[in-house]
Amino acid sequence: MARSEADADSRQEVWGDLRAFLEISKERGEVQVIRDADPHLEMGALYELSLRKKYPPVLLFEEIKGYPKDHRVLMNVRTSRLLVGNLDLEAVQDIRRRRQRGEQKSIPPERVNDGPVLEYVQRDDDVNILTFPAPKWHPQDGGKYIGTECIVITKDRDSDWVNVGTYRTMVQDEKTLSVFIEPGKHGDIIRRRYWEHGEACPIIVCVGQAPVLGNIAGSSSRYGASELAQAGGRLGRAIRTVHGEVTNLPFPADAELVFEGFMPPPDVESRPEGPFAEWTGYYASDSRPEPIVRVARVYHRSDLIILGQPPAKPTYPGRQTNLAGAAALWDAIEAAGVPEVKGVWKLLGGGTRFTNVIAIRQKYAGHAKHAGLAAIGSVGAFLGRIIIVVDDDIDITDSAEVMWALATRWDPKTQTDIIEGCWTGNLDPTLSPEKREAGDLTSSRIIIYAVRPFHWMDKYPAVNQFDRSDLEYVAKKWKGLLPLLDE
Ligand SMILES: Cc1cc2nc3c(=O)[nH]c(=O)nc-3n(C[C@H](O)[C@H](O)[C@H](O)COP(=O)(O)O)c2cc1C
Ligand SMILES: [Mn+2]
Repeated sequence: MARSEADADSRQEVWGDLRAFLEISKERGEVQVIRDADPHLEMGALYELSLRKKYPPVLLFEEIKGYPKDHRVLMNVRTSRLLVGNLDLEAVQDIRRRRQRGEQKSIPPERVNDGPVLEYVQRDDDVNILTFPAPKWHPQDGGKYIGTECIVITKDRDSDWVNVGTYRTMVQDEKTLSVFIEPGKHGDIIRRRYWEHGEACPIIVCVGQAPVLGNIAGSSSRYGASELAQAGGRLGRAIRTVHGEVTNLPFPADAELVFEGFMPPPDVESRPEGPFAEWTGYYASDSRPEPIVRVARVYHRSDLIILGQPPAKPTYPGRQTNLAGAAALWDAIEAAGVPEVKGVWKLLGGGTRFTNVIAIRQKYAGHAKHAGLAAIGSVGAFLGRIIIVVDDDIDITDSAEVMWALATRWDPKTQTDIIEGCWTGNLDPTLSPEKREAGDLTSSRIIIYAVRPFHWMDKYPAVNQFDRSDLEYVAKKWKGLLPLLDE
């Protein structure tokens, strides 16, 4: 069994249970408890400080200023040591294996009648969203965001398909939320079907749930696929769900805090949403009218935990790479029939989506182009501005190696494709005011083939570096004599 597979099995419990995750992380000394922090910008600043570490500590905010003492906010779960393991290609492969297990052995959710989330229920006139901690995370945010690492549940109007996606959620007033869904995301396509019929879209916003759900909701799944069933497949057991009183939509029985309601068509009601500091490193989407959720029910546990994972400038080490995104892209490239893919990575600083690197072992003329075009036409399509294809001797997890490949194997004039009119989103900072106004949410893409040209690969200068095994042999022999080299 591969190292990561064994790890994955032992981590199974924490993927499926947020409170178990917290307990075990505490035992491992990976949790920093912070009391009495101010949700107005102070929590956001503390979070940003934590991102200076490649593996940021899990932050547990207790006794948050101005809120009930037992309402907590938990951060840096998805980037935690416990869930991520090591940030390397093995971790990407590990995610791919689990994705496959989730797809192939998907286990539908199991409906139950009761669960911890039903411990407290606010109904109709009693609904008060403002009693739950919703930080203003960044100085120029347009409001308080309660949903950052949240899951938003909707059901296709004309079939049984239940979709779960992560879309940021802002507090509008004591009974109203707004949800920002980029055009083309499943949640957007689903809500439009209701609106076409003049109906409000039933919707659930859950802001505290098992880590596996956040991971699946936050990365692409097949159109029509059930993220709840995939989560069951990954855990090897069904996600237990209860159903909302007013929408009959399912949500996890062990969820921490859930808002249930309806999203009327935008011409019935919309409200300003944003700006919000995004993963691009900018307040890129400005403020626009967005659809709202009229909340009819709130369900929560005692000592509830809200998950917080606001975006930040992607140059912080703690923003890490996007392992799940790399795994999804890798799957898509292989599904397009590209052989010998040895690694897929999102370059640190590259904004989790914008900069994708693919390592291949070239087997035929045009192989690199096959990989690049497959990437651009797949899940890499959305905001995947830069695709870099390299040979598999390049360590794509190391930005210096990738830059070296660019510097020494890429002829810009002959080894580049630029493709126009590609799918982008509101968050793209390069979109001009005119394009935004016109609804032309597109931009161009570059594919950089930083590979040795296939037809004269054999004549390419040899790489100036000892074999790793030779270096290790010498290092061992001279151990102690070269203390500065020992780690
Ligand atoms: C922490 C986090 C926050 C996200 N916020 C948003 C968001 O506000 N709006 C959006 O459209 N996508 C957002 N995404 C990306 C979507 O969750 C992702 O594209 C997912 O595939 C959407 O689900 P769907 O494919 O079922 O639509 C976010 C992802 C993560 C991990
Ligand atoms: Mn989906």
